Amino acid sequence: MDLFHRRTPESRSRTRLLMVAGAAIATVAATITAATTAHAGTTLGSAAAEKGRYFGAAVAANKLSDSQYAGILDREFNTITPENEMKWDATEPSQNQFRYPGADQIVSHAQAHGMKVRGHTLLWHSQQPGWAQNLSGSALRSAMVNHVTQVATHFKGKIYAWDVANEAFADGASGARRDSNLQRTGNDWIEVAFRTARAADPGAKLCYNDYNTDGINAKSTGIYNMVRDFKSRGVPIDCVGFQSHLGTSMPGDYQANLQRFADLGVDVQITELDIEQGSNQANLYGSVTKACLAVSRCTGITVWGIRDSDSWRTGQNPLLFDNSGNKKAAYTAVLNALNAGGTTPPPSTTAPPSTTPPPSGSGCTASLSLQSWAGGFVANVRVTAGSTAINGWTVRITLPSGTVITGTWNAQASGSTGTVTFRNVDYNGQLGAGGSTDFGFQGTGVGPSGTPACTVG
Ligand code: G2I
Repeated sequence: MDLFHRRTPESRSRTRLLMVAGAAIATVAATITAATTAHAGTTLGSAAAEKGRYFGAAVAANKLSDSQYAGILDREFNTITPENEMKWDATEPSQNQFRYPGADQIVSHAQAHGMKVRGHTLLWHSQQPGWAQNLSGSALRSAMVNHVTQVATHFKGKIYAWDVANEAFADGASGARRDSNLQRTGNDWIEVAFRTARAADPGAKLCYNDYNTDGINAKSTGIYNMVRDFKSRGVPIDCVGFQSHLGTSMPGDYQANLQRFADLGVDVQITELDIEQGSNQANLYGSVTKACLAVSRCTGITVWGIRDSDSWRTGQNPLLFDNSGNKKAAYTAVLNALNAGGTTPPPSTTAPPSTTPPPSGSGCTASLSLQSWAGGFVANVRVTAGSTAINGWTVRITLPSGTVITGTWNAQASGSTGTVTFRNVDYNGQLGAGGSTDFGFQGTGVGPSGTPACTVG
């Protein structure tokens, strides 16, 4: 991935020195925290549990015999994601011949230690066995359905949440699906996969999982629209995973992005967290943890490996433990964030939508709900048709002076300052009598207030 910068040997050795110093400070800080906070958890898993969340790690089966690795895993984490062992190439290397040596080993380890398992992943364009890569059309569609059925049935009752579909959206500005052999079987492949997984294991939460979705951008908005559509049509989706493979910064609207998905009625989870080593690593780890705690439907965080030497991001030292298994400053930042504040999950920070006037008379009405922080906001607008069906709507909102809209979804905005007109897009203009649809926008400055004006057409 070109996301991550290459590091020089000199900067790596500087980093190692800093890490030794950081680890020493980390140990002292952890001790002070443990001694002074009434209900402070002393491990990632116990501290997260105090907040009603889990804290997990991606695990490789062949490392479970490494006592340092297994020791940290069993002490600190209460959820496991198999890093590779449940992927299609591992579980069905020849068509219809299933094998689960590594996956079963990891699930047994989790069960023996009272940990939950996140299943990763039923369907992905990558890591497919050769025979599946060579299939297309209805042959691939039925092989896909068989794969989901067999694997989800094998682990039935043992999986907390499945990544049913992984990385199915394209990067960049399109907000569209990624081209793949699965996508070419028909746009409905994802919903077919979710319905199939639900039928095989009704007890597992079913998630969609992707990367480069860590702020409000075209890709995350494409996924947002899919989830919204699934919820409106009863496709069984329960959660969205945000991989969060971060560089040396994170999007300022990270929390707002989690919140807008949670507001659709799904859980959100940080599923593959790792952050490039740099002066800001510990801060960023703390910020991601705080963002999850601030969103009541953010149910847990998984880091993508245990020690830096276990990471797929060779040389970037992106994890919470160093190569020798020592806690890093990033570890302490996460633990402190988990231990800060009260012991119950905070309520959602989104204000409930103001009361929508009843659909009396024709025309349409609009209501606004706002999530604000110093310097920015995310607005959600619900458009509701009156007593007759409508075909097209326009909502007019006046922004406070100095406020600038930086992104809009599910509507077309006429501008970014002053009085802005939002028109429906092609898929949400038709509303039945009393029917409603939501659109949203984010911006810098102070968010708008009051009841927006809605007109038909
Ligand atoms: O690429 C990072 C992650 C992005 N999101 C989906 C995740 O499933 C993905 O994980 C990585 C694993 O961390 C790597 O360990 O996925 C890679 C590709 O599946 C994994 O790498 C593979 C190597 O490419 C193979 O050569 C190797 O045989 O790991 C395999 C098992 O060690």
